[in-house]
Amino acid sequence: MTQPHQIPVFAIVGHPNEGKSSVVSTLSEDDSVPIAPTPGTTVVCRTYPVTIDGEEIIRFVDTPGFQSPKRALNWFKRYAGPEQHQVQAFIAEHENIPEFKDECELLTPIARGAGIIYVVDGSRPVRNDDRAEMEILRMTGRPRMAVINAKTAEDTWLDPWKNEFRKHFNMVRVFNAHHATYGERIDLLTSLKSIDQDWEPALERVIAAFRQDWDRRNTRTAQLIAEMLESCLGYTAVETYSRESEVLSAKKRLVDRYRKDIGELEKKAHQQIKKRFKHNIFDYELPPRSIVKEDLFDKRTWQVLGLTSKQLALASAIAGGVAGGVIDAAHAGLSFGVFTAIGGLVGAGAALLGGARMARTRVVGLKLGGFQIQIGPNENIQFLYVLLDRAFIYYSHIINWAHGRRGLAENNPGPSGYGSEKIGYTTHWDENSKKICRRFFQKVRNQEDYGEEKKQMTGLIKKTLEEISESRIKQT
Ligand SMILES: Nc1nc2c(ncn2[C@@H]2O[C@H](COP(=O)(O)OP(=O)(O)OP(=O)(O)O)[C@@H](O)[C@H]2O)c(=O)[nH]1
Ligand SMILES: [Mg+2]
Repeated sequence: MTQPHQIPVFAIVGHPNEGKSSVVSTLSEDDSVPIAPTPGTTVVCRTYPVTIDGEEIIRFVDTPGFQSPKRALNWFKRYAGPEQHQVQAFIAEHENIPEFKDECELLTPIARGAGIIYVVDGSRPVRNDDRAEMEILRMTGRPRMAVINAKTAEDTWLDPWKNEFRKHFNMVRVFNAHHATYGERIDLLTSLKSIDQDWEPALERVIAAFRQDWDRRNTRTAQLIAEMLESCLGYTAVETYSRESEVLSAKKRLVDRYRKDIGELEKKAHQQIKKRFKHNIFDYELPPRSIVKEDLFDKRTWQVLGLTSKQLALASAIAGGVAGGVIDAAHAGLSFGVFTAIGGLVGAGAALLGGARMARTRVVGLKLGGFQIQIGPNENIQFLYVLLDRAFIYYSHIINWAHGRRGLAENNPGPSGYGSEKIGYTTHWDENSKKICRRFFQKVRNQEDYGEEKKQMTGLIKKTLEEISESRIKQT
């Protein structure tokens, strides 16, 4: 019996290669769990604790698959000793017999009091081996739940599985190790509560801790995004050259540097978000046609993210981001606006970034000879919205990337292409949210004190992150 404040322990058991380790990895958000397509990958039990604030709150034990379930069941059926010692007696009698090595190993955590999560691939038919495994688990008398982790979309066998499960388990759930979201993990933990009343209070605490931890991750992610915006929007770079004829090559160098540096700032923020959500080992592979895969300054990126021309014309006119408050509607959102004057004008012109027109360039002559041009801070408010949308889309991928899925999800090639429709989140923001963006943008650009604006911006970002994680919609 579990005592109050005792850590709940669940052993994940089943047939070889059914996805046990994948379920453990997804439930514990641990991407170090070994997963492989060959049966027999897991040979010894390993415990994966979930730690929040340095405190262990729940443990999942990964186990090897059953090896000789029918023969093991025969022993269980013949056993005539005290029921509470049955599992222990099986282990004691078989621990040196190679044929039952895996049974002894997987039954050890159960003999020590772990609850059972039995994993099956529900896209294949039920076999006699499975029936024997379920019967053994029932005979252990431990609280148990069956989890259907369907590896393919084949659903013919789901009902036969559910019928079998009813005979042997206190609870059945569909839980996919590759696609489970945060919400689905919480749902699974919630249903574990009902398999044994003794675990209810402990699991309540686990669920509360999970929720609190998720909220903290969102808070930190919102801060990371706000900080990234701050660095990208305020970014300036200067290039010096000696002859006026070098202006074009100097501009090109500057634009290249600008793209590279901003790209790195954005990437760094995305990596930090990934870490927040405990993806430490593997690189996330965005779907092939994801917009976040495009270059930040690609024309397509600016066509489908950020505000519409109409929304932007209004936002820019109010922000005074474009000279005289006039915006060329044809280029709205595509004018990257990063060149800024520094001092007296000796040369002017327009430069291109990603094939799109940019704001005017100004060049200064230096007293000691030579010239300087400066790029940034960016004068186009669309830059802020595009960065935000990319961060939100990236976030939606990361939070829905189950730890048990190591590569790109099958059947998920991403959208087949984009039209000119806006697909980001910010285009749906209300006027008040846009006002927060405008103020933040202006203050960062003018390098004024923007503590209050940043706070509001961070709050707005967090609210959107919460909406994304609650919507359970998977963005591609
Ligand atoms: N498509 C798909 N593949 C899955 C899913 N779950 C597991 N797999 C794959 O199935 C294979 C076996 O997964 P594991 O998690 O290692 O299975 P296991 O039950 O721990 O296997 P053993 O340790 O060998 O008993 C791996 O190639 C997984 O990527 C799933 O939900 N969908
Ligand atoms: Mg395994």
